[in-house]
Amino acid sequence: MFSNKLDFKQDFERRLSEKYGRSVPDSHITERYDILGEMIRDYAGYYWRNCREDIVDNSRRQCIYFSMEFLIGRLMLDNMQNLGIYNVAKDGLSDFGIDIHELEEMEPDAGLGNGGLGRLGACLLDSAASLGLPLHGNTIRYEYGFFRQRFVEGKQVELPDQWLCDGFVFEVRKSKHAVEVKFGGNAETYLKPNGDYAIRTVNATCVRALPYDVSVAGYRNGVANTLRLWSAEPSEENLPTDMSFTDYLSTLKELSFGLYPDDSTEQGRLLRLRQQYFLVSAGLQSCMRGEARRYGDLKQFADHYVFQLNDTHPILAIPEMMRLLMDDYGWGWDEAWAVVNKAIAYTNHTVMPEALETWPIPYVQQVSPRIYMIIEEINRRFNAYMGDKAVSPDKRYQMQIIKDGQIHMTNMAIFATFSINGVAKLHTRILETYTFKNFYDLFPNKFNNKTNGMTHRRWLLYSDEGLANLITSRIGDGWIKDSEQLEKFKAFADDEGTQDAFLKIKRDNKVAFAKFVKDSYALEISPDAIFDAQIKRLHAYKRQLLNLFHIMFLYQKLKSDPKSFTMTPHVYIFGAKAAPSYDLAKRIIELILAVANVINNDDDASKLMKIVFVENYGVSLAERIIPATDISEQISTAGKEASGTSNMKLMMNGALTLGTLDGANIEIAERAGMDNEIIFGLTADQVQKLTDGGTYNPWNIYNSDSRVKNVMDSLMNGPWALKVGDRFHLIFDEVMNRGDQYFILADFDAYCKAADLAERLYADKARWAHAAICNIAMSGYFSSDRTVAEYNRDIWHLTKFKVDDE
Ligand code: NBG
Repeated sequence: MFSNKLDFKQDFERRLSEKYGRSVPDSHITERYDILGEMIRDYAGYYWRNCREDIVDNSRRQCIYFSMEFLIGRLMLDNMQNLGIYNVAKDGLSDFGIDIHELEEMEPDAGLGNGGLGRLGACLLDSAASLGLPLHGNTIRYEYGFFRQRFVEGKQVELPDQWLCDGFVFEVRKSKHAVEVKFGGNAETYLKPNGDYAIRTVNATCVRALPYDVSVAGYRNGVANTLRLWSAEPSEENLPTDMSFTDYLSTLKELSFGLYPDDSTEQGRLLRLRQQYFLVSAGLQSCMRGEARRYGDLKQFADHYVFQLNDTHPILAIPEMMRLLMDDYGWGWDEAWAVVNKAIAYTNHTVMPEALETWPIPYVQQVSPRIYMIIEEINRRFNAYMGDKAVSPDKRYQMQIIKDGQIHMTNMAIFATFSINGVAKLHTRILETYTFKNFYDLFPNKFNNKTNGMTHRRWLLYSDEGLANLITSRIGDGWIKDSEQLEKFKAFADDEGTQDAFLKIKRDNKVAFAKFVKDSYALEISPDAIFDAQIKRLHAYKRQLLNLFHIMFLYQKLKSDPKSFTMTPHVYIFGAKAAPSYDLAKRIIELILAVANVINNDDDASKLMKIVFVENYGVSLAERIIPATDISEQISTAGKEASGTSNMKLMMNGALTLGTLDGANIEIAERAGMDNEIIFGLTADQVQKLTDGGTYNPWNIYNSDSRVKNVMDSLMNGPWALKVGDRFHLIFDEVMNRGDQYFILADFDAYCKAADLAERLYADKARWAHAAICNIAMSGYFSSDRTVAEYNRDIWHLTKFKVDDE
């Protein structure tokens, strides 16, 4: 472990020559990157050991965060910063003539997630470690992460994300912690020597689940937790006799092959279910084995562990925990159920019905007949419970865990777990009063809200250095460990010097992003334009189309009267991946690219507007875009976006929200002040009424608002449509002939007015800077430190490590 520059340099030199047989000048950049990575990993290793010992010595309770996704992004910079070794490493390398930024740029983004849900997991890990709480992530070590997006001939093309091709320097393979996961087979009754009946699974196909551990260092507090990545390998002892080794290999390789690239559609569903079972079975078995080894039995299991299920994907943890306790540890149903009830909590991340998972019974039977038996029994007991509570037959039907040939995973989770939380106030209210209303009536005390957050260290301190320094110069650096101290910055909202400094920093960030855009896409954008960004997954409810229709309208207006048209120059930034099987979303990407092509190449329009659609949007790109953004587009149909988290990151970097009253936008506006955001559109209640009433008809708007008619018609006859035939019919039909499910046209006028207001505000620099500073100052609440502290207070009840931060 190095403590100063000299030690660092010696260690670096020694490792390079030991591992690669090279002197520093003679080494390749990939070797330098690898050695620096190993040094960081090993540095955190000491903290790992201290924390592990602290857990054992104090029988400390731990939380296991089960998530099919952790969108961790790059680790090198954040780890060095959290460990407090960044400057030593930077100066040491610089003495060798090595620029540390070049090494940082070598790191591939670990894209083990789709979007907000996976990124949230990564932020919670950072915050838990920084708060000194023992929380560990468990996920799958996908060989291929979320697909790499390319635009080819105006369309999205998906390429494999080979993030592991040069190895992953931050992981440590832990073969001794491997466990066996059993798929299929038959459940068989047998008589135990003491005369009791028990059930065991025979003839199963066994897969060896092998963990790779990645340390998660807290911010300068001597703490390192673990992100455990489970990989599937052949069993050593139990090879199947009924299939060839090659077949066996290919079925098991699938398990940790790729991330399910879709959070809304039904493809590859059986594999997905097997992956889910693989993850929770491996994770639970390893905790139980450790507990039994340490304490001799599992009597205190629920005191020592709490499991948080990140969305519906890991819900099989419930029957699997029952199975393990009963079949492997010999417990009875009631005792096992009491542990499940005490040890498992569930977070819901969406109300979109297609993402509330249900599984056909035969799928679950195929993955594990024994698990299906247990689910049936849970359902039977749930029905008995509802009978006792005199629940009406109608409601009972709605709440069934098994019905219509499907297993309803959320229904099982709500019955079995002790805590169900939504991820923003509005979202939780919708869960309680609508989505899970019957359950809420039955179990009101289980429901609670935990508004999402993001780590302000990655998303401000490290990615927006200029702004972070400005804040520290005004209020000191206490905000780094205590994000709510950012509120002190509000006192500077009307301070001219601070306003000017903020505007200058924002401009510098825009210059840097403009350079990136020029280098990457050969497109010139002006840092004096408004940078207006919508960066998130492509989904109909997020309404990238609303943003785009407005741009199309502006273009049409300009072309119809170029002389009198004025607007503040705008750069519209889009970043979005569409699920490969989601046709509408892919078509929307094509439309954005087609409109961009027209506008960016039009002499009149391109002076005032540019569209930048960044390819392959992900964590590292977000880190470039967010500091450079003025306007944060958060325009989902109210009631549909559970929370959103890019809204929080943009707020913290001084962007104003142009948004609907949806998800966490509401809490953002409440905190920063309605006057400091640009809020528009239907509310969730209004949307619900329109939906329930069945009276909404987009044709009425089409027929009464010529702007809307012109935009919609241009999907077939506009300059963006001409070259591609009738490709955008699909979009026209979706909006006009399928009822405009997401109320794009209903909100169009309000959106146009809001966009006008944004321009007017922007024209008044002092007013704008005031609003931006209020946003930054009030964003501390949205640090995931606060989120984790609330989970811990209400759900996890972990105590802090006592370790040296030396
Ligand atoms: C997403 C929601 C977002 C939310 C993140 C994190 C899923 C299933 N849900 O609104 O759409 O911010 O979860 O909670 O990906």
